[in-house]
Amino acid sequence: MKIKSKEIVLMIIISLVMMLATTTITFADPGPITPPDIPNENKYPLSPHMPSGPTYVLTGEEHTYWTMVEGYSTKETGEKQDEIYVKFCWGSIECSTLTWTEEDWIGPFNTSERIEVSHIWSEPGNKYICAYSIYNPEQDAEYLKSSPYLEVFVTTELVADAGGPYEGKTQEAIEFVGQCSGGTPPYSYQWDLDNDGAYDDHSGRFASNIWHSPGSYVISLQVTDHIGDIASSTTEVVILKQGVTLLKIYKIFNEYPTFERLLNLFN
Ligand SMILES: [Ca+2]
Repeated sequence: MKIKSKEIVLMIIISLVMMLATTTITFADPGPITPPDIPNENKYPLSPHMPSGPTYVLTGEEHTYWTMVEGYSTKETGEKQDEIYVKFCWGSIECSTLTWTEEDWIGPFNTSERIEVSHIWSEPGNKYICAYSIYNPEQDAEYLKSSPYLEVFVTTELVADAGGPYEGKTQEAIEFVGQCSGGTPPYSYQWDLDNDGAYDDHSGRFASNIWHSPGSYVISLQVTDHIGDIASSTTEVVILKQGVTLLKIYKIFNEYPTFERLLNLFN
């Protein structure tokens, strides 16, 4: 007689059920439950987030930076702790210049609370902001945690200088040199040489132009820095007829000529 595979499986299941019914199953006593060890790093506060805020600022301006300590950790006693004190460091060398003082701590703050502090830099340069967290400001410094640092570029206000006043003669190229200070490099230079208010006549620090009629002209330079700050500077260009020099005019008037006298001379 041929036994079908379904019948074989059924016989095996029935045998197993009968074996379990006649067997006494015992479980091992787990004993008292041991609480998990607190990892050593959790005996200290969590590190604050990297401070957030503007990274291109001017000297003398007040700016706000903020951080938070997310989640909670556990005190050395094993007790849950969610109030934290924070200190900001406004360093110039990657926060290694932190001077340890108990007085600068602010708080207490709750976890995940936005912690804001404002600051004014008086000197330009690359600055580094760190935030430190600690449970008790009277604790020793070894119990603090620090955030990654935020690099901030502090500059003075952007100032453009078109140079001049310039002088030259008709039909010859007059060369101009622009410069600037402060702001955030790199810079772009745009010139308005026809005084129509549009800085569309030349790009770059060095420019030149030719006038065909004597007179007094106004030219302007506009400087744009890396973060889009704009500064402008205006200067004068005195164009004389060929053969006429300011020295000759000086001799005529026996003093440096005024703008009105120059116009009279040209007319
Ligand atoms: Ca123009």
